[in-house]
Amino acid sequence: EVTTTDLAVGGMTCAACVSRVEKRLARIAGVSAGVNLATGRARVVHPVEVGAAELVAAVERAGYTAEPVP
Ligand code: 9UX
Repeated sequence: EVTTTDLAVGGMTCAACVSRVEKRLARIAGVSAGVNLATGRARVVHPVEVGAAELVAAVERAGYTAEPVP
């Protein structure tokens, strides 16, 4: 079972930042992500077993901030 989580990502200023965040999230098994630089949002499709905290941690490890958008 998969679900979708939107994250507000801080610190992205260029297209390479977008790629970094997308790739970092995609390293988690079963996860795919699309990042919108203009809105600063990441839409993440992920297994329900992968919690929002894990997604946030992955983005932070890439050097950006993240928080789930309700
Ligand atoms: Mo280019 Mo985005 O150095 O941090 S990857 S601004």
